Amino acid sequence: MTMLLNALQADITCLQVDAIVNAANESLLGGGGVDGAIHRAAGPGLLEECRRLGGCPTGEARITAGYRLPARHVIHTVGPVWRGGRHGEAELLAACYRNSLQLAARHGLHSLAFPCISTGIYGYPAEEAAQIAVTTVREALHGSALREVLFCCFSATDLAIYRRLLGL
Ligand code: AR6
Repeated sequence: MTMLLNALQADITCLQVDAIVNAANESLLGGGGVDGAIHRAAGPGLLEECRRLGGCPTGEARITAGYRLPARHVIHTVGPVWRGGRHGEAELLAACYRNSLQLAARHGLHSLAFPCISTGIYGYPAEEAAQIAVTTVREALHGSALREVLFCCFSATDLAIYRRLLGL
């Protein structure tokens, strides 16, 4: 089966995919950045379901419904806070992508959109984060039922990085 890896510049809350990924924090109770935007667009049902999950450790992922979003599901993952790069940040960021893909596959989802996890409030350098995202997704997709993975960039700068890494 052909797998499509693509990058686009968009507000992730507008994407009509099986699941969008949320760059959440360990409480899963909302915050700023893309997390705040997703909760605002999804409505209060999302926070209610998140409360029942009881949090999520860094590097892991949890799935909920999408409520008022055009996406059917939200996969919440918690990226690492950048602390200079010698505190396991790369491995934890890779785990976010791997665990999100695994969860999507387990739920029979076909299309998934990622934001640039950890590169906003959590301070992960954009180029290094994008390299990890692309490498990890490419590796994890072998034998996966997923058909389409989108890297949803908020800025033109991020989009340029992903387009280069993906050869687009
Ligand atoms: N659509 C797509 N991407 C977006 C959107 C959007 N609507 N809004 C922001 N981004 P950040 P983090 C991009 O800070 O670094 C929250 O408070 C943004 O430009 O959202 O993982 C959580 O609760 C950047 O490229 O997430 C945590 O406490 C990327 O999304 C903390 O922030 C990630 O930036 C997580 O920090």
